Amino acid sequence: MALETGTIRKLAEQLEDAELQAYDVTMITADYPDLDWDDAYAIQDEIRRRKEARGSKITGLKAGLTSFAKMKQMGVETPVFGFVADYMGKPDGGEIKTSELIHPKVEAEICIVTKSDLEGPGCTIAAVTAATDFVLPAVEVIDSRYRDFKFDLKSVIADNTSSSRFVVGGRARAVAELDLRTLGVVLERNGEIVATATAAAVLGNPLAAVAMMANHLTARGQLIPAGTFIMTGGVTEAIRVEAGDHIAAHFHDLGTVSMRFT
Ligand code: OOG
Ligand code: MG
Repeated sequence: MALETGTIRKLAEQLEDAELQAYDVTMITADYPDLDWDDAYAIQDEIRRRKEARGSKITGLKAGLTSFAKMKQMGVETPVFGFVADYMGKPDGGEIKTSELIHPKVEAEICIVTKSDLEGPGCTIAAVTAATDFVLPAVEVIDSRYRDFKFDLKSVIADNTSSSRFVVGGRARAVAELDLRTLGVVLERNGEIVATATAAAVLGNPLAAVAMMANHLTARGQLIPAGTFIMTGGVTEAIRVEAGDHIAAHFHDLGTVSMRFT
């Protein structure tokens, strides 16, 4: 760790205030160029601690920047990991207030819920398949707290990987009933197709993102407990949304997830 505990706390407070009050801030690596990977995850952990202390429940884990489309869009080359909290989850078909957000974008994601613990090192797609209770579709609303949605990897990790809102919908299916590589996804904004992909866009198989997450958490002395909801990362590039937009993501075999931005 390159930063002192007091600095970690201060940066977590600044980033979380920006999230909760919906304003943008400068990228933290601009002011702290020596910030290392442990510092970045320590800031995210401190944001998580602040939310839990306020009574929020952590309702899931997420992998981000797991598809080539997303890596290319954001100019980075490695996946990142974060969490989502209770108040970020919104009902399928419901409304999301843009007044609570800075510059939201949407992305379609394959999610799983685990039925047994997962840990590394050496966690594989096979282990994740065995530990998957069911698969279900979601739309994640990401909202970087950084000006113009521009960041480097350490800054986005500290900012809890742009977590903001998410909508789970469609229908749950057993992993053995699906082909998680050829499964097609169509994303529509106001009835117009804005992105398409197959689930293989995420690391060849979205379950590979979960294996990476298990290995990553084990290296940090944690594991993925049974019963964890996990988002595996956007299959297409993220699409900017504004008040008035209606979003629908259609997933082959998993149904549709939709929402309106007000
Ligand atoms: C970082 C979060 C990425 C995903 O699914 O790729 C993410 C960002 O692009 O702001 O959630
Ligand atoms: Mg995402």
